[in-house]
Amino acid sequence: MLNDPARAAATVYLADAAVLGGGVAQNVAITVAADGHITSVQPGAREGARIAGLVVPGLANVHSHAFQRAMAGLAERAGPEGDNFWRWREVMYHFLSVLTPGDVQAIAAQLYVECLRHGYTSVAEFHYLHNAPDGGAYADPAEMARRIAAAAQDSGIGLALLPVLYRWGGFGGRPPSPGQRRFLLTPDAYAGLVETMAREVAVGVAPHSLRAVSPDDLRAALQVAGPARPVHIHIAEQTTEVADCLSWSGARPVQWLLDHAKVDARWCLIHATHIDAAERQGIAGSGAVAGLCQTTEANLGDGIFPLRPYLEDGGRFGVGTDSNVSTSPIEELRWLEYVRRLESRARNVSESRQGASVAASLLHRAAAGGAQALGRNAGEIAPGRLADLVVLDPAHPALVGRRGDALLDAWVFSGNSNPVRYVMVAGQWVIRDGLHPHGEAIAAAFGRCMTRLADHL
Ligand code: NGQ
Ligand code: ZN
Repeated sequence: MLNDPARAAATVYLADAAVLGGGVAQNVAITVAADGHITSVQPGAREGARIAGLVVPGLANVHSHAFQRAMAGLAERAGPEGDNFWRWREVMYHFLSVLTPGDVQAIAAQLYVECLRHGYTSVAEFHYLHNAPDGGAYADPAEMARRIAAAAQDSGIGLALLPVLYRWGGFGGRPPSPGQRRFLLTPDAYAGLVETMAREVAVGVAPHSLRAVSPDDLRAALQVAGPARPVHIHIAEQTTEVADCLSWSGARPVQWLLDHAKVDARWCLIHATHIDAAERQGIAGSGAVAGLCQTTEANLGDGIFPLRPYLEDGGRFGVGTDSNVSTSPIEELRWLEYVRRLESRARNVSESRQGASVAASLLHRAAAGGAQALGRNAGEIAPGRLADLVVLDPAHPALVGRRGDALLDAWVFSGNSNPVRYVMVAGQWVIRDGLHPHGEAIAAAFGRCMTRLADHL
């Protein structure tokens, strides 16, 4: 499996086991066409290039701010009484003020390699660092966006680039703060950036939040989205944001959005933490994906998304690394479940069918919801889908002796050593035997960047 043929023809792989819609199947032939799509999936097969392990669908990371990876751990000093999200945001603004385009590329490449090594196969990069530190435009207005694209290209991760429209400092057109000047674009410049990048990579649009765009700006962004591009927005992450939205509009943020935009399956609502029952049912009924970023939400003290009732309403979700304090989809899924066990003092709360595997349920839902949110034709091992595949080592101590869905329960719930051995993105192997082919060079560039940043902060 290490030596792909010249990719002129389809390749038939023979996986010892694979996670299909109906559960874990044995001896699965997976045919991958030269264009990276799966063309057939046959359990109980005998021929093919052997994949020694359990093949699971790769996960889409629905929400990343890549540059924040380099400040992981830098905002964990006790602040004044009532230390909170907004103070963290000031630390983050200070941090990003020193980042060069080269820094952002080095950080993103390292992040994406780490994400791949843990089982993410694609990423939606919610990209708002557009301008130079003084707020002026770079000579090439797409300079920063191209750095993200280059990092994704070097790592091999599937990218959905989400250029962000950011205009205001708060609801009702509050002026932006100096810390926000790297983010600001006019709607025209924004449309230009999206169209430029759309010629190079898959793009979606991202009005940052109802705090940072006015209703007119939101309309402008949706115009750029057209009928097909994904639309991502931060929403209702903090209770202060809900209160501010109520006093601005009389409605809670998610309700306002549902009332003023045609939220549908192209949308991904990031966080949506603070929602009432009507908002919860509104998101679920719209077909949109809730972009849950559990480790960041915990780190920032956001609050708890009502996952169980949302799933009972038929709601869809994906997982995101957001501030990148964690780069493991397993940690996201595990803590999605654990937080609600702590909250409800019950067990196995995100799956209600008796006997069903919690990990399998979370994985299937996050894979499907994540692919939907990125507009990526992936998220399951099935004909017609892109071959975004993750191979687990069943002999790894975390998994050895487990069978069927118990392998997935062991992966999600039994510790932090990583059994991911191989990763394929759109038909190309990008992680082999746990390693990335450019991992050392990417880590060295990241190390130089981190050392330089340490001198500046
Ligand atoms: C962001 N991150 O844009 O990076 C935000 C913080 C904001 C999260 N919300 C800034 N996790 O929301 O204003
Ligand atoms: Zn975010």
